[in-house]
Amino acid sequence: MNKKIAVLLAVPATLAMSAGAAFAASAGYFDAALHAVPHDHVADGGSDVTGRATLHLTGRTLDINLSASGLTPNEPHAMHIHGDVQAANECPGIEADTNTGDSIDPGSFVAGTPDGLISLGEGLPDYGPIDVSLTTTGDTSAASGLSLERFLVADATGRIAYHRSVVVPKDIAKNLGNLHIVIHGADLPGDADASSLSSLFEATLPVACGEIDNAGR
Ligand SMILES: [Cu+2]
Repeated sequence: MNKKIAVLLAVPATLAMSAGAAFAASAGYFDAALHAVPHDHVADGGSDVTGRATLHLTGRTLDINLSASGLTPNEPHAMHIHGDVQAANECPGIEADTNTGDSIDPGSFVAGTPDGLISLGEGLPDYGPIDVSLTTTGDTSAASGLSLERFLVADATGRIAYHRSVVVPKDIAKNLGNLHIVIHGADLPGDADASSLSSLFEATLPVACGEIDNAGR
């Protein structure tokens, strides 16, 4: 992994205890409707990812079911729970696309020329850092954020179905209703290859985002 990216992804999720006690929960059902992250449809080749997640929290154990469709087929898709109290904690709108180009590192953006795509870095102020990596095996911390070999591969029709029970940090459990699920990775039409894996920009491109809501049951 590129060192700059490693640093970017390693930003610790310092979740302060939320003053919003209404959001605090140590058990319950949550869901998230995943909608396509807005992109220019020429720039992203018409990507339209949608999905749904249901989450059941018991203490710090989070049982996650997530299904999504419209993904680049036969390729891995990083998926995470994102968010912190410093971030706006919203899924990004197209106004987040303020920079040109193929950088996921806010330190090397070329400002002022939107390219129709919200990169990983451009979306970060909205959805915040990685809190939980929705890997299939092993570690689920932010450190596994780009361990693509441990994320689900979409099937030939671009669908994924994920189920795993993970133990999350206490602050994540308490603030679950403030956080978001983001799915990444799209092969873009603008380059010669037919894979997202040769480009970190493509492999990390946020393609769907959903705010986690307390399902109230
Ligand atoms: Cu993510």
